[in-house]
Amino acid sequence: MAGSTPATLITVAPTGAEAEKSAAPALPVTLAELVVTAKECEAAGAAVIHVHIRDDAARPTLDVGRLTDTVTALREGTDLIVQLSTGGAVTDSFARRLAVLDAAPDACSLTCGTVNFGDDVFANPWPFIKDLYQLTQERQVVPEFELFDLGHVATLHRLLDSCGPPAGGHVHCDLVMGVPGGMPGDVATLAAAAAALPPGATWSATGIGRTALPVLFGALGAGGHLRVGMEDTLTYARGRPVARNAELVERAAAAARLAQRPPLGPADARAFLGIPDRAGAC
Ligand code: KMH
Ligand code: ZN
Repeated sequence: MAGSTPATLITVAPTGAEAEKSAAPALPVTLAELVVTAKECEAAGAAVIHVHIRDDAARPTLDVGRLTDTVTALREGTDLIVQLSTGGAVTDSFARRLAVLDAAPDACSLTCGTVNFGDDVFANPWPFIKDLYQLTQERQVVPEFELFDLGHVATLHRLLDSCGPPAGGHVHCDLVMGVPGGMPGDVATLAAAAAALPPGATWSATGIGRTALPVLFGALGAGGHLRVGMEDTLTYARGRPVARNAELVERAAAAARLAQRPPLGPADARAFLGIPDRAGAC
């Protein structure tokens, strides 16, 4: 089943840890804003939500109580697969990033290597990657492998060889392209990264900033899936800020339909990713 669907998995990443609410007023930073966004994005065709949360001052936080409330609220309000970020912000400690799993999400991100991240460094040394992966296996939280560079693909192979298959048994990756310091967001790089993935793995791709559209169309053409959202893109078109996350999902869904690969609903997405139904999870 995994890997055989012609439909398109659409993930929305609505908030991220980097953009400032003052610079992007449409960014969902409160729980109420996040739930409204999630409902709109589900209606538009998203099946997964990649979640970063903010504190009362709209700063990124990994507070476990807030994360737990967020998981609960998103489950009450939507059928979306709730994928918490374990990347957090570049300033978050490894301990806080591991503790994200205490919020018991359906899924989590797991970045497979360190990368320059604009002027900063997003640190993911091998011992941390391994600790986080083993924790996902223990807690049965399905990881999505975030790959910012071709070296991260090699580390994914090393991880699977060293520690065995992930919770749920299926390997799904997200190629994060166009980060200043990571792999470029172009079709040649996308094809090279996709070709280097482990056999049977499926993948989504997202292009940061102005690489959003080349990566989206390249991924659809190459059989990949899509991640869109204000974490990655604040501009809808030249000179036109994103008005709502849902319009990015609507555009992705329209492109997927044009490609004869319509959006996958949350229930089919669970089967595709190896995530148990909520009734089966506690
Ligand atoms: N905010 C970045 C430093 C993830 O969510 O796992 C890391 C990030 C990746 O966004
Ligand atoms: Zn993220």
